[in-house]
Amino acid sequence: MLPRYARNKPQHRQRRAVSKRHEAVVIATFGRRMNLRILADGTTVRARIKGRDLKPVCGDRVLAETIENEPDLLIVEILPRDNELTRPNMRGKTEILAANIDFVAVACAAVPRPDWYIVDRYLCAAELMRVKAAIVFNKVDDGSAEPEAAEELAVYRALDYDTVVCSAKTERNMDALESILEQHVAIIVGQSGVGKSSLINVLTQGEQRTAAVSTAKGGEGRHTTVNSVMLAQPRGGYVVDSPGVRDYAPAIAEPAEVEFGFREIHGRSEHCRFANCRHRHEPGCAVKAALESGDISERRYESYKRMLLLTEQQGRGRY
Ligand SMILES: Nc1nc2c(ncn2[C@@H]2O[C@H](COP(=O)(O)OP(=O)(O)OP(=O)(O)O)[C@@H](O)[C@H]2O)c(=O)[nH]1
Ligand SMILES: [Mg+2]
Ligand SMILES: [Zn+2]
Repeated sequence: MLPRYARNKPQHRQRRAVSKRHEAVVIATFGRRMNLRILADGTTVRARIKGRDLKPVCGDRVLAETIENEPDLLIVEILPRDNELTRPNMRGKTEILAANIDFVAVACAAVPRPDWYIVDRYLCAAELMRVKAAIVFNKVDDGSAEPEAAEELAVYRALDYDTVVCSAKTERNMDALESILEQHVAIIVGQSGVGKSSLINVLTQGEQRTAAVSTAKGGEGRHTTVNSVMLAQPRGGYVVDSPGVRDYAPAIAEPAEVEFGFREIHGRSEHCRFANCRHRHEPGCAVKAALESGDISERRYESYKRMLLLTEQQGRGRY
């Protein structure tokens, strides 16, 4: 209730037009500029962000307001996230790459040479986000994946991850990828140059920019996709193209959480003698026993140990 003097005062006509609020999804980011899909009508609009503290990412559901005399909307609020795909940045802070994703497709290929530890760390991120994940081995234009890759893919299949061996170029097996991803809000992640944008081009019949794998100085390769974008899948759902990486690890708060990222390790930990077993040198460790009997892959175990060490170092601010 307004005080009496205020109630009696004649109302000034508002000079500013009443701004209209929309609920929207962030579908592309270009620094502090974003494209949004308005939920009510599906249209795409451009937006900027109110204040420095608000940091929306691709996949975020936001509230955005119209601004007088401006075609762009103003993002004023980020709605609660279901999950976040994270990584620690150079300064040891957590960087959020995308939000509200329900499927992580980890892409790799014969070229650039697969780093299976990176694949494992993306799968680890997916497990911690509690979303489905699959491994996509691209650039198999004809024939089948070479023996080394086939062996690694078999390890993932044994862990119940879907694997798709396909080619964006010849469109071999692309229908298999389409059926795995349809109806999901999926993100395709992986090393730079494995063909994420090319795969998304086929999936969406779209226009994602792709480029040759460059062998620039230091062999670091060129990162073609600089921004994350979310595109509609023809059979329903969305797919996010993300910039490729040279390395990746999720930001994990507690070392004890790391085992949740490795399903075969977490699956055995309840049989360890100690509840807080980290599965390194502890006596009565069921994970070590499974490793010795060959039921857990050496490489996956090594992957777990590296991720554990990294998390311990991050905790001490040494990352
Ligand atoms: N032979 C062959 N080449 C492919 C295939 N898919 C992609 N490429 C090539 O691989 C190169 C990199 O493809 P992109 O789709 O740009 O790779 P990306 O993963 O999006 O790369 P970043 O955006 O840098 O992370 C391009 O030269 C593509 O033409 C494929 O199925 N077969
Ligand atoms: Mg790309
Ligand atoms: Zn153990």
